[in-house]
Amino acid sequence: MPNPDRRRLLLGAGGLAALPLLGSCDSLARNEQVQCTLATAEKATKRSQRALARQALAPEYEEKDISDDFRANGSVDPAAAEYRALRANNFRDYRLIVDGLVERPLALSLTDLRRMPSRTQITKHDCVEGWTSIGKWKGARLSHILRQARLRPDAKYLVFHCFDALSQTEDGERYYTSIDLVDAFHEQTILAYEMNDEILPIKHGAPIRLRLERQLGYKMAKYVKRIEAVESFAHIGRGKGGYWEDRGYEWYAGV
Ligand SMILES: Nc1nc2c(c(=O)[nH]1)N[C@H]1C(S)=C(S)[C@@H](COP(=O)(O)O)O[C@H]1N2
Ligand SMILES: [Mo]
Repeated sequence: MPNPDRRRLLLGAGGLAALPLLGSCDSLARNEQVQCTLATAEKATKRSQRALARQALAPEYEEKDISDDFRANGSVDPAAAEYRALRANNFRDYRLIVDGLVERPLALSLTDLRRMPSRTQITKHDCVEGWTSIGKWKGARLSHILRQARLRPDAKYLVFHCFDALSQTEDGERYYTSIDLVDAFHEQTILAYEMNDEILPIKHGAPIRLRLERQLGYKMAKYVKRIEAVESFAHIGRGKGGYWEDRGYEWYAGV
């Protein structure tokens, strides 16, 4: 069960988004106009500083720090028939679909993904429920895949659609989440196919799971089936950008 304090904290942070935005400076008297323009410029600077800060790397660790028993959480064994069929054949027929607002939709096999420029990183996974584990991940750089697919100018987010449904009772809504392009092109954002020098285990998201090291665990989609580039995610699921986001968790879950 989610840690209630952590959960309240996350929900509380949403209040920030409700702060009133500065309106236009045009309708004000001259002196006020200058003040207003200055304030607006300051806001823009803060915004670009924030964007730069978000490119910073999450801490990386050493081999000796790797957890003996990395926890598995959420889905650990997807029941979907299409997933089971792919798994039965060792994911030879798996194709990662990259589509939506791209010039060149892709269907990538595991062999394709393994041939791409990769990154290996030892990082700390931080779950909203209050536990952490350190693991080593190797995967294809998402930036490389996006350059191949060529995002259209109207693409603002990537939605990760997964094979699994967390519960069979809630109409079996499939797991999904979304990220913006700052995170999509972040140095440490990879589609992992290896964990701790071995093929990614089923319980940790085989054949492919997202690693996105500046955010909480629930943003790191396991069992990724499709990456869809969109302008808005309002029409997907219940409109909040992810399975847990639809249930009240923050869309941006920085750690
Ligand atoms: N497809 C899918 N991705 C998922 C989940 C899930 O249930 N299904 N759980 C999330 C949560 S809450 C966490 S903490 C991590 C757990 O990853 P792990 O099992 O490798 O520890 O996966 C995230 N990604
Ligand atoms: Mo989590």
